[in-house]
Amino acid sequence: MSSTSSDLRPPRCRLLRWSVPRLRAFRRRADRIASDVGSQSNFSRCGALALALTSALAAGLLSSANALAGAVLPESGGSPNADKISDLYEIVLYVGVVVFLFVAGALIYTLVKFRARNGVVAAQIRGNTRLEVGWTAGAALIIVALVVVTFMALPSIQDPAASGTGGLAKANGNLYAVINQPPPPGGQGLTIDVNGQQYIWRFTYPDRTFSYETMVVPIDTTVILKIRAQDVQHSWWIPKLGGKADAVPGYTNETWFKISKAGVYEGQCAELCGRGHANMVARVRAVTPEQYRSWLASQKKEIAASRRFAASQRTAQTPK
Ligand SMILES: [Cu+2]
Repeated sequence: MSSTSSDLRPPRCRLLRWSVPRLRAFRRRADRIASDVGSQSNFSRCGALALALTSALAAGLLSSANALAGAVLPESGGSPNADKISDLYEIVLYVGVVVFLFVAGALIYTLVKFRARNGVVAAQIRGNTRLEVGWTAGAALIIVALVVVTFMALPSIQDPAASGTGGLAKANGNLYAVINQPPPPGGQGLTIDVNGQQYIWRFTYPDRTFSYETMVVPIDTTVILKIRAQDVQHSWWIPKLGGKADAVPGYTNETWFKISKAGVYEGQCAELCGRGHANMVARVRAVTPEQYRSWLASQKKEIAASRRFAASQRTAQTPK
């Protein structure tokens, strides 16, 4: 379309006078680059390929259920410590949103109200002690308030809750999840050893029974996890049952959870540990104490039968 004389007349607004020639120059440059890159069909093919690859990547990421550990807030609802983490996160998030809205609102208001106008000269102001002290002290107060709230919430995240009355009777293992922590009222919990190995989790129960990948626990019972690694560093993480706990060779980390509702809680190793890391899933199946006892007994029998079978195979293969 041809330009009219009114299009070519310099705009009256100073901002337009500055931006219009620059936008026109940018467009000319973009046209030149597009013609250098090649024909329109080539460009479309490249664009379609890039779009397809990006879509495939996004679909792959979104289809992994374990990767969606709460889009905005941490997952919760499985254990009291996970609930407390989520509560604390919500408090910090809401304070952050209010601060953001206040700062962004003030910025937009100022940009609009004091925008450049023809014939108006901006007042040259240097410093404002009351304002500067105000926003420094205000920001410091917000941080102090968040620190106080965080330290108040931390004990309920770190210290294991007591097992409930509907939990496993005579669960063994003391309720210690952090060093020098006094035992909580209400007795004991069930201690399970968690061992990270490339690329599977092994769980060892108090009577040396073990399982891989799926941990079976009784509901309403505080479960203390002693987390170790056999080879490289891994990270134990079941989002609905609390935060991550690193599994580091040579160290024992401890965490806990207490599940009130029977069900399956999914998780994933959260530390890149090698080629098979993505397959290193973890699962906690919470059942009633009676179901837990019968599962433990049948697991024990299966392990004994497997050991007998392995021993017979070794005997059969030993040269005579
Ligand atoms: Cu891993």
